[in-house]
This record gives sequence, C-alpha cells and structure tokens, in this order.
Amino acid sequence: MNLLVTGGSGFIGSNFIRHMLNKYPGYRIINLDKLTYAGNPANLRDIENYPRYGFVRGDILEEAVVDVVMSRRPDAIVHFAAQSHVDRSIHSAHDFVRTNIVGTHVLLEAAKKYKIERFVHISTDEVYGSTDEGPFRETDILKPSSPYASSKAASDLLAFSFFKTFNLPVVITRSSNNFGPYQYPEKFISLAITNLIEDKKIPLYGDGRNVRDWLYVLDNCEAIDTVLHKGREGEVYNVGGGNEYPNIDIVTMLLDELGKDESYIEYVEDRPGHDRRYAVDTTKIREEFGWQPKRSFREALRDKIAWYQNNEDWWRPIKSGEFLDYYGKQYQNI
Ligand code: NAD
Ligand code: TDX
Repeated sequence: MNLLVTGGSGFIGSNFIRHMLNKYPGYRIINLDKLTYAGNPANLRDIENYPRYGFVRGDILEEAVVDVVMSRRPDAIVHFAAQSHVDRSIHSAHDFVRTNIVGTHVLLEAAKKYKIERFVHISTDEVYGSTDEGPFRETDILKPSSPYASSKAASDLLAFSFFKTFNLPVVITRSSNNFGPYQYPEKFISLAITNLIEDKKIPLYGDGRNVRDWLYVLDNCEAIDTVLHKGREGEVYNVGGGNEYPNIDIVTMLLDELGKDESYIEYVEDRPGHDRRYAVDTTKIREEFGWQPKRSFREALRDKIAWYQNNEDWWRPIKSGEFLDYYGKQYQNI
C-alpha cells in the first residue's frame, strides 16, 4: 500500500509512520508536513533514510502542492495535519479555521479528483464537548467548546459530506487525549514532566478536577491502522484508553514518579470554556475489530517519563526557544 500521511512530523503522525513502516515491510509512505512550530523532523530521524519513506515539506492549504503529492497516486490518505492545541486556539483561532477546515477541504477535493480508495480523517473526542455523566457514542451530537474543537467538528462534517455526496471512502477516528514520546511540551503531561525535570512547578488550571481519558499513542496508532484497513466507509470510530483521571491525580502520579512534593503544583487561572470531562464509548471499535489498548496507563506513563529524561536534547531547545517566543511574557514561567 502507498500511503499519504499529512502532519506526519507531529506527535501522533510520527509515531504512526514509524509504526506502519516497521509493521508492513511492503508499505511506502509520503509525509506531507508544513513543519509548523509543532512539526519536527527530529521526530522521524531514525527512519528518515528508509527507502520506503519520503518527506515533502508543504502546506495542505496549497492546492498545487497537494496536487503534486496526490499525482503520485497514493492508495490512501491518513490526515493528521492540524493546529492541535486548545490554548493556542483561544489565543487566536485564525490558523485553526484555515488549517483544520479549509486545509481538510483541499485534501478532500484532491482525494475526490484522484479517486482515492481510503481517506482516514483523524478527529478528536473534543468534538462532542463536555459530559458530566456517561461516555459519548459515535451517534451523539457534536457540541464543541473551543475554537480548536469546533474547527475539528467542522472538518468532520465536511469529510462526512464528501462521503454522502460524492461516495468518497471516508472513515473518521475520534480519539481521546494521547500521551507518549515526541509529544510537544505544551500538552499537559509533557509540559508537567519536562517542568519537573527542570525543577519548575506544574501549572494546574482551575480546581484541577477536569477529567481526561488518557490513551497511549501507540495504542491509538494501532486503532488508526485497524480503521485504515477495516473501517466501514462513512463511519466514525471512537478510540479511548479507558484511563479517566482528574488532572490533579495525574499530577500526583508524576510527583510520585519524579520524587517531588506538592509544592511543585501551582494552581493558575482556568482555561476559558474549559471542558469538565471527556469520555468516549469505544464499544464499536472493540466489537467490530477486537481493538483494545494494550498498555497499562501507569506502565506507559513510566515509559513516557523515561523518554523525556533520556531525550532532553529533543525538548530543551523547544522549551527554551520558539515555545516561549510564541506565548510571550505571560507564559515564560511554563
Ligand atoms: P501536532 O500538533 O503534534 O502535529 C501536527 C502536525 O501537523 C505538525 O507536524 C505540523 O507541522 C503539521 N501541520 C500543521 N499545519 C499544517 C499544514 N497547514 N500543512 C501541513 N502540515 C501541517 O498534533 P498531534 O497531537 O500529533 O495531533 C495530530 C492529529 O490528531 C490532529 O488532527 C489532532 O486534532 C488529532 N488528535 C490529537 C489528540 C492528542 O491528544 N494529541 C487527540 C485526538 C485527536
Ligand atoms: O498547563 C496546563 N495545565 C492544565 O491544567 C495545560 C497545558 C493543561 N491543563 C489541563 C487542561 C485539560 O483539562 O490539562 C488537561 C489536558 O490539557 P491539554 O494537554 O491541553 O489537552 P486537551 O485540551 O484535553 O486537548 C487534547 O486532547 C484532545 C489535545 O491537545 C487535542 O489535540 C486533542 O484533540
């Protein structure tokens, strides 16, 4: 199979490319990535010289670039490319609307033109919004809270409309919060681990009791791999780790693992529109395909901590450079 992966130099995309190339010796992958602040060639340094891997630096918003890549006739597209951080979307929604909605539209048009056999659209559990009770099913209405989540919801609906109207073979995954190696140190667990290694405090939003369901990134890669090969056209598949924890519990575990005390917690002003709890019902992907997460949360968390301890040369330049520049003075203590 020849795959076009968009956003493959980011966190989940890079883990997915490595997973696919190692698992399927006959597969070829082209990675189309703009290399925004979140895209990092170092994420794929170990495989960048594989003959079955090719990298194109380009923007999914540029139709001509997408057309050139599509003219190589990939069998399938796995579309990760997005602006992915909620706090940034609150700061400015502009790039979120452009990349996540318009960029997805450019890819859908190209997929239609080249009669792609499969379009896997990578979405998120955030499109459902917040729930105090029970998990969301794939058929529930979308009620996104942040500009990020609403831009992802819009792209889901656009992708679905290309299935309904043009028979484009679209399949959508909506996963919960991923964690694992190569995650940009702006996301909660990565920020917290790297702050503790730097002997800095963890900024905890609001009362610290917002709940997320944590999914190890390689379990998500297996789910995407499964949906790519077996998912039914026009269907949505929820993917979740079954690891629901309030943020304060995650912090407590990290303090414990890294030998720090509670003085390293700093309660800070809450995120505007902060969703209280995300939870997805994963019955569909489990029953249809037998997918389930393989890693226990605590074991995977230890692996993630060890990865950040052993790869300081990966994250320290990020935190000391562009990361602070982007946010400016307000966030310099992160
Ligand atoms: P990320 O921010 O780490 O990576 C995004 C990648 O997309 C980067 O390599 C970036 O350079 C690239 N990109 C951005 N704009 C682009 C453009 N215009 N053209 C080409 N490339 C562009 O994101 P991630 O955490 O790996 O998330 C990947 C996908 O998974 C996103 O669609 C996100 O919405 C979704 N998702 C993420 C999570 C999570 O917990 N991280 C959970 C559910 C869904
Ligand atoms: O410094 C922080 N302090 C804090 O308390 C940060 C960065 C976050 N938080 C809280 C906010 C959330 O309740 O931790 C929780 C997780 O925050 P994020 O890592 O920003 O993730 P979230 O907003 O839940 O969104 C993530 O999951 C769904 C990803 O960023 C999205 O790309 C994905 O779609």
